[in-house]
Amino acid sequence: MTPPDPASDPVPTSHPRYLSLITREKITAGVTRGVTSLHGLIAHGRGEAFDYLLGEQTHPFASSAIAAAAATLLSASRPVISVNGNACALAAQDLVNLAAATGAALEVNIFHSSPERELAIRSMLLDHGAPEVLMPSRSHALEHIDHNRRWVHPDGIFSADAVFVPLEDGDRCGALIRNGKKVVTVDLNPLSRTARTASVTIVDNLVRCLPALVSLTRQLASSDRTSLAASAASWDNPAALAAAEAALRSGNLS
Ligand code: PTJ
Repeated sequence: MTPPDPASDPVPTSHPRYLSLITREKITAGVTRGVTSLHGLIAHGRGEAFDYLLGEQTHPFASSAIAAAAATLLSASRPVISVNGNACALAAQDLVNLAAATGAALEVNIFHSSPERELAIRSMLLDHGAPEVLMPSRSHALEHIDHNRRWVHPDGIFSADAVFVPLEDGDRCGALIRNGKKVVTVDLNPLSRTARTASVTIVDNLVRCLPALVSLTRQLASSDRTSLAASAASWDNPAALAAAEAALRSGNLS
């Protein structure tokens, strides 16, 4: 049976799970466009399960992490936003807006190696107004990782002091930290290696927290860099993860 075309058969806004369903439409459209891998659908499903248990809402531990993320990115000298196939499909416009608000470079970096998909991600970011999108370069590699993700752009992740990497793989998150970078991630699973290794983990859905992060970075854009750096340095990531895990285990979905 041919699946319905989302354009001619849209999800009704009255549906009680409208936001979740529309987000699924975005991720499947990402696969159709050649931006998202098939594995990305599985990763999305895992995220949905955690989001369901968190009541599909932004909790206080996530709002605090959003503030720490804004302080980290704005106080960095060379912030970079690392974009994979899921993040691009779900939030291309917000990623471009975040780059503009923080002065960060956008760089394509994917787990499942595919030069075609790297170009499709770049093209989608350019279509959403990115002035420039850096691509992985075979001339520069991160240390401490043997994987496609080690290839990075010399003016981007290679020389960054802070990297925003939503939906990251645990090995590379660890490698970025061991290369001396601060890592800000978004991961609905507070138990994942990425969540536990990053400097700042926002345990929230990317599609919910990114507009809030963009808005906050715009508000704080002219704040004193020293106070922002102090605020970022005082962030207690393990405490936020413990609060997220407690919320998951509470079983209270309201
Ligand atoms: O485009 P590529 O090749 O770089 O691949 C991207 C994926 C995401 C497929 C790849 O990085 C991967 O396999 O990731 P993992 O190891 O499955 O981790 C993804 C994490 O993101 C999991 O902990 C999910 O729970 C979480 N996640 C999934 N969707 C969301 C999410 N977190 C926040 N918001 C989401 N929408």
